Amino acid sequence: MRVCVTGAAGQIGYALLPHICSGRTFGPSTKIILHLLDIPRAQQALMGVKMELEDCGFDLLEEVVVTSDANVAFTGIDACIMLGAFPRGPGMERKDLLAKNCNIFKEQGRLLNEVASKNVKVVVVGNPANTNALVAQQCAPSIPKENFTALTRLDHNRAQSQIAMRLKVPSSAVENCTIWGNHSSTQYPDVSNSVVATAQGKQKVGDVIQNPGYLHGEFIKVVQQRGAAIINARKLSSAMSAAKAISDHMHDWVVGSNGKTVSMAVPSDGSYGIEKGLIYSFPVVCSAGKYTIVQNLKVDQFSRKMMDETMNELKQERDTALAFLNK
Ligand code: NAX
Repeated sequence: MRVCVTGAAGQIGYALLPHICSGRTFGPSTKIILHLLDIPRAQQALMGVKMELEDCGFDLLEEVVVTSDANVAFTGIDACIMLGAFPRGPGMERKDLLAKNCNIFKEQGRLLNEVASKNVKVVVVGNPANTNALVAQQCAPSIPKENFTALTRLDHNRAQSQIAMRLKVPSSAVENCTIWGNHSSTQYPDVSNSVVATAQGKQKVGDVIQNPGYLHGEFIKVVQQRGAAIINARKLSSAMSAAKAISDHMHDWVVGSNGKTVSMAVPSDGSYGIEKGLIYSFPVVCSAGKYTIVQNLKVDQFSRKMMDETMNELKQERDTALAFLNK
């Protein structure tokens, strides 16, 4: 499998590559050819990363291509993990950030269209991730639209772990958390359909934590603001947990989620009244290389309002991005 990582010289890249090369991401027997892309001034650091990969001696790693040329990086790839993005600087407005990233993802989408495998699976991590994915998708008309996704699995894992920590159970005991919408502070972490494995069998999280004030308040805030809390503590943004989440996202998409519901930002098909085409995070199950949006979940009034709020933010981002694209 040819796997491209853009922005590979950055901190998430450094934490992610061991997952890919050890078989955790694409399966324990899938041989990997890595295409590592970063900007020209990061090439020396990227060479250092390549040297470390060689020193690891991973059984599955067949070759490492290091380049600053996206044309080379995208040629023949089966999966593309897009970490590289223009970072938000102090005082920079969101629309300026969107404009900068629009240019990057427009060009990279165009190149994916030209030289990547027609079945390439793309996950965009670089922010604003959902809208960057939409821009790349719009510029790659020969690749199926559903192959463009954005990462909300980190938010999903955070939500699951918050509930697990509160109930003093392992994270794996909590199932069916959902992140709805945008990977931003409007995201809606929702546990109204979640269950937890207890000694008495599976119980609804809402029955075990009988505190709607917490589930509709503090819980949501903590998940929405977890990234900022980590920056405050570490003086660096999440990398270890982001890498694990990217690996989970790609693993479940390519290998299967084993019946588990996970969150992925994917092109909306209109499910749950979400405007068609937006790259919106939904609950999905994956098997045989495809994801399916979980249907018929109960959406109460509170959820409806939260889901619409984050949809409206995505609509605004989309309109701003498309205006730049059409300039
Ligand atoms: P770093 O700044 O450490 O690395 C980013 C790398 O991308 C740098 O090496 C840079 O040279 C490269 N780059 C910039 N423009 C590029 C381009 N046009 N082509 C190729 N490479 C380019 O950031 P890192 O901590 O690794 O985070 C990467 C991205 O993930 C950021 O945009 C960040 O905001 C985003 N995140 C998204 C998350 C999500 O859940 N969707 C969570 C984690 C993370 O904060």
